[in-house]
Formats: sequence, C-alpha cells, structure tokens
Amino acid sequence: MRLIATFLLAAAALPAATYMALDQAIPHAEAATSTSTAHALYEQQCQSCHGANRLGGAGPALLPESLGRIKRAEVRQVIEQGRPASQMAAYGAVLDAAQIDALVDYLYTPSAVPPTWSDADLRASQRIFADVATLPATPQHGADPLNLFVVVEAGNHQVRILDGDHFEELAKFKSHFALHGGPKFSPDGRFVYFASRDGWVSVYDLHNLTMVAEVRAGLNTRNLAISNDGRWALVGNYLPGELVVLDARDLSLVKRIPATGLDGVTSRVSAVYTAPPRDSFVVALKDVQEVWELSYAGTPDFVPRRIQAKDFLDDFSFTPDYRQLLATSRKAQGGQVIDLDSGRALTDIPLPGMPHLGSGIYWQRDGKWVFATPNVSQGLISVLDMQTWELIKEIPTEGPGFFMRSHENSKYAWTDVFFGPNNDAIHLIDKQSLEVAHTLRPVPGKNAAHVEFTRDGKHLLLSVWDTDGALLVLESDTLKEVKRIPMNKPSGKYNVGNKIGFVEGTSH
Ligand code: DHE
Repeated sequence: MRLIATFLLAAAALPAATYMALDQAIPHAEAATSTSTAHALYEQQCQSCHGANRLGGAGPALLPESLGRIKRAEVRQVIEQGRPASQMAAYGAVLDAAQIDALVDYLYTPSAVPPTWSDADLRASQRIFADVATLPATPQHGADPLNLFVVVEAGNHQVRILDGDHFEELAKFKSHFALHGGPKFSPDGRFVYFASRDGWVSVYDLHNLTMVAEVRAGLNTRNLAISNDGRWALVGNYLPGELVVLDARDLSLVKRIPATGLDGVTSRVSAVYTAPPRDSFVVALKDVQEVWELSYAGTPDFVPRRIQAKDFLDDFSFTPDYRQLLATSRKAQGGQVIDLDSGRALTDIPLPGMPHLGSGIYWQRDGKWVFATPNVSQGLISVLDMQTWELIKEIPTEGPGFFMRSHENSKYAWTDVFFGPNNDAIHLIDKQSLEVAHTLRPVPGKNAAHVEFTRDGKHLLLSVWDTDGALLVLESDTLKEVKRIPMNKPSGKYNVGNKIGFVEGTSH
C-alpha cells in the first residue's frame, strides 16, 4: 500500500478531544484477521513506502509511538479513502473492512522486537545536497536576511520562506513529515534546522535558498537545539530514548548519549534547548527525575551534568538570564523552579491544569519581569512574578490555548484558543493591566493560532489553521489585515531576527 499518508501531519489539526486523549488507552476493535495476517498485509501493501518493521521510508513510520496522537478512526479513514494531495491512495476497494480493521490494530501494536536505530542506520541516512564551501556566503535574494520568515505549512508538509518587509514568497520546499517544534537557526541566521516527528533533521541555507543536508537522527524525535556558536545540533528523541549530537555544518554524527538516569532507567527526552549565556544545552527527561546540562564551550565532551528534579519534566522555559528553569510535569499539580547554577529546586509554582511552558513568554511590567503561560487543559493564562514566583493573575480565556507571543514594541501578548468551540478566537492581553483588551475572530469558524511578529514588531503573521486556511498579515497597532496568503494549515512561523536575538516575547 502506498501509505505515504501524512498520518502525523493530520495530527497537526487534531481537535481538542484528540489532544485531550493523549496518553489514554485507545479501545481496540475486534480484529477479524489474525496479527500474522495483518503483518502479511502490511508487508504486501504498506512496506514499500513505510519501511520494514514500520520504521518509515518514503512515508512516515507507522509505529504506535508515532501514531499515539492520532485517532484510530482517522487512521482507518486514511487507509480506506486515501489522503488528498498526497501519494496515499485509497484502499477501500482493495481491502475489505475486516482487513482494514486488522491493519489498523496492527499499526497500533508495539513491534515484537523493539525498533532499533544503529549508528550505521543513522550514518547511512545522511544526505548532503549542497557543499556549503562552494555557495556564496552572502544573501542571494535581495531581502533583509534578518527579517525573513520561515513558515511551516503543515497541511502540505512544506515550508515557505517569506520576505518580512513585503510578505512575498522567496522559496517553497517540501519538508519531512510532521515537522514539530520551532525550527532553530544558526547564530548568524543563515541556516535553519528542522526536526520531524519521524526523526529527520534537515538544514537549509537561507542565504542561497537551498537545502544543505538531512539525516535521520532517530525514530521519534521531540525537538532540536543549536549551540550558540553554531557548531552543534542537539536532537532529543523519544525513540530511541537518547540525545544525538550532530555537526551543525552537515549533520554528521558526533555522539549519541543514551538518556539513562542514575537509577538505570532509560528515558524519553522531553525537550532540549540552548542556553546562550551558559554556552550549554539544557535537557529535560520525561521518565527520569533529572535535568541535564551539557556544556558546548571549548572542546566539549558532551558528558551531562545531572541536576536532580523533584518530578519528571515535560516542558520547561527559562528566566531571561538563563539562570533558572521553570518546569512542569503534566502529571503534577503545578511546576517548579530549578536554579541551574546551584542545581537546586528553589520553589514550587502555582500552575493548575497543563501549562504549556515552552510557549510561555516574559515581559516587563512595573519594572519587574513577569512570565505568562497558556494552558492546554484550561481556558486561562497564568501570569507569575519572576522574582517571588507568586501568581499575579489567572486571566480567563474562551478555551484552552497552545501558543503565546509578543514583541517588545507591542503592548499586547497574543494568545490563541486552540481547543473547543471558540478556537477561532485570538485574545490580545494588555501587558500592563493584564486584562483581555481585544478578542479577534479573524475568520469566524476557523481555528486561529500562533502568531509571530516582524523584526520591528510593526506587523504580525497569524495562522488560520485550516485545510482551507491562510496566513494573515496584520498591523500590530491598528489590528488591520493588510494581506492574506492562502495556505493549507499553516502552523508555526518564525522570524529570523527575533529568533536569533532570543528576543522578548518569542519562543526559544
Ligand atoms: Fe508542540 C513546540 C511539546 C503537540 C505544534 N511542542 C513544542 C515544544 C514542545 C512541544 C516541548 C517546544 C520545542 C521547540 O520548539 O523546540 N507539543 C508538545 C507536546 O508535548 C504535545 C502537547 C503533544 C505531542 O504529541 O507532542 C504537542 N504541538 C503539538 C500539536 O498538536 C501541535 C499544535 C501541532 C503539531 O505540529 O504537532 C504542536 N509545538 C507546535 C509548534 C511548536 C511546538 C508549532 C513551535 C512553537 C513556537 O512558536 O516555537
């Protein structure tokens, strides 16, 4: 079966109910066909694209670890009806209902032999598309290189590069399946790095608008970070549970570090970030109560410094000076602050529900830093004092949200209502009064989500996250729409200058 379906991409538009079902057991349908028959069906119909052992090939990996966020009904529908605008054909006429059910069950069944990804597999997957040494070292496109936007168009699994002064497209290229997390940039803004949930890491040259290299760093990846000196990429994987250090120039393998705690348990990696003033990567582990710091100063050995955490960490963010880490665990009530210098947990923080700290932002209010985070299970924004760690306010929203953004030149913090019936709303929170100053519904009935500002903060790009969606360009002060670019589920977009400056109001 040419199952080059974008199962994982389909997840990019999962409704709230699907997201809420994360980690919940999915009821199994009665399989009318035995597992061995389903395995044979897979080999006959799916393997040529999705790879032996379901590890992925031209199509995405079809392992429970990769499909966990997608409803079985949706997977069934893709097999039966195919997926428009992809190479995934419809198999409703080829397979009967029982066979399709058996196949779906099979895809959600863990492999009898745990999937592996060896050094040799990793090295063999590396592809070099361009020799950077032979490419011009200056921008070849005429646009301001620090005001470019990298836009992930999830519905088409492609990326578009926009000129941030005129909002014109400079380039468009296919990405791997289900890019997730923010693309990361080299410190000079020339190279942008992407990670897909399937473990593919790619590097693209924004000066020459060309792909440089790619490698499959794992089977299921969380995200990646780039060192502040531009030399290293660190990839955090769920499967295998490990960190992978790559040479940032061509993505060749430098080191693999199993995410094994002092207790001997090997963990999934929750997230990895760079902490520029510390010359280090900081890593949270999902199944081991440790935070790791890996220095990349000088000639690094990438041996982690282990900090004991009070809980398993899902998500985290930093204080502006990168001395402290704010962390949450989805299972815990609230969060914790960890001092990275002393390695000590400082205090608990009052955060209900499931705060999405990775999307949290900070700004100055009355001369003090405040931190605000959306919450993926409750319709509220928590605002914390970053000195006392007291809760200043819980701002009610029309539903749980995913992302938050601002800019030092904007008086508003923008946040979406990603889940529920009001997911077409965007709230603009006054950063001083902490009141919702405006609620916009850019396209009524369609999910509005994720905002990114131009470098000067005068305009912002907003996603209408729908198959028949668009990227809207708004003026920040008048809130007037000045341009609409049709797109298929545009998800995140990233301004080069804002990202390499780690500016206030953007994600890290
Ligand atoms: Fe994300 C960033 C975790 C589901 C779209 N997401 C991140 C980051 C983390 C994270 C830790 C920061 C990494 C980075 O940028 O380097 N996301 C999680 C989850 O744990 C969660 C809830 C479940 C999961 O299966 O992973 C999850 N995320 C989603 C989605 O369902 C979204 C909406 C669609 C999709 O693409 O899968 C989604 N996440 C995003 C985006 C970013 C992101 C667009 C980057 C935001 C930014 O502005 O930097």
